Amino acid sequence: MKNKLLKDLSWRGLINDCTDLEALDELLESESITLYCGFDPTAESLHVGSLLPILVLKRFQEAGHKPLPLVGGATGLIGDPSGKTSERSLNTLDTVFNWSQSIKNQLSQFLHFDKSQNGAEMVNNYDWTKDLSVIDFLRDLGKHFSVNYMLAKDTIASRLETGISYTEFTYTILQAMDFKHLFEQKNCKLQIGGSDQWGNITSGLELIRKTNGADVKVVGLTMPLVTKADGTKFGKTAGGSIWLNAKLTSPYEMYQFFLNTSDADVVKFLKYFTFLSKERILELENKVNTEPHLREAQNELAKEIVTLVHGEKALKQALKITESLFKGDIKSLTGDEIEAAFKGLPSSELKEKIQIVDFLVETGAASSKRQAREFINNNSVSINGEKITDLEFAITKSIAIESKYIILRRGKKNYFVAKFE
Ligand code: 629
Repeated sequence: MKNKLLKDLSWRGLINDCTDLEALDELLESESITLYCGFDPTAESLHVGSLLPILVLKRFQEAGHKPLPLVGGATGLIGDPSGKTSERSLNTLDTVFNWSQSIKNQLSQFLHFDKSQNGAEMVNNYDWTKDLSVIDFLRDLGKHFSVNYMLAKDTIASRLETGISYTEFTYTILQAMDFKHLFEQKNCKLQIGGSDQWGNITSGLELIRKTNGADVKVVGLTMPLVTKADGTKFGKTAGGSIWLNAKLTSPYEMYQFFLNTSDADVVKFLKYFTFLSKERILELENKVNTEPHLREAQNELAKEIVTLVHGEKALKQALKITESLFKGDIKSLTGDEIEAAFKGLPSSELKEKIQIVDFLVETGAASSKRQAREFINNNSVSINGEKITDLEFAITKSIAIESKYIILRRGKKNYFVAKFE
């Protein structure tokens, strides 16, 4: 391998498979290429899983290549069977249009879209799919796909037992058409995606080979799907998915998520998700081995990703929340920071002043008044960071942060939130 970018991707463990690595190596050495990766609007936001291919697009762009992030406005209406064990349910046109818009906005944050030679360009396959007639589809595209070839694809073969609709069966042809379209219209020569996209990417190559000639050089490259050493699914917590949208997952939550990475995974994630140099990552790897208790690698991972996704200011706030909670210094937090810090927790409404013992029972922090008194007598209850020892203490609006928030802590880690309205 000669190409610097490919070497870096390979060192980072980002190459799962390539339809022709040698050809890609040659191509990247001889010209600055256009490449694409697609994202279907199947939710309001992208999640951390999509971050990997987004950052690979960014790596290509930083090496001088032109990325086309593709929003699957059309394919999102159909549903990719790849990696799915059962049929998807269809979303309404309205929903998919709205999600397309928000995913487009998210993708825009990560690349530069100026008019320069390698400025990114957003594309949406709805634009060239919506007016395709069924007759053209069947004559110009369908004719190039033998059903036998399609049935042999993993993502389709694996669904023959449980069932797959004609709609999802057809999906791979639509994605193939995209690659052909972008090849013809934008000279796009490379499609990247997670390893689950192998079947769809090779469908595109097949179509281009059959219709544009066997001598055209187009390549597919897949990245590994992100896995964790303990076998649990990456990107999920007890509170649900880790989203890239700050309204769904606060920067503080994302920071905590990556801070909690295990020693067994942290070096891999530094390679996948950061732009830190090889030297720095090796240094951090060494620290994981020699002084794991300091969790320097995890700290740096979390900082880098939150900055990439949400920016410096959001990182500062995430660090501030982390520190305030660690010190028990709740009062230094603003209302917004409290919302971010405790977003996952259910919160109760307060209308008027309430006695501490009743409050403990009401929030569920104690199961009875007797137990509530016990907790207070054991010194394990604090309100807004201050120990409560008085059984007669009353919670009033005047002690609430911003006249609204009451944060109850019981023991070391059990937080309860209540809001005055
Ligand atoms: C039209 C649609 C195209 C090319 C791609 C697509 C979307 C593709 C897909 N991708 C996943 C998605 O949208 O479903 N058929 O959620 C997802 N992708 C990122 C990575 C992935 C993949 O957005 O490729 O592997 C996750 O890491 O599952 O012309």
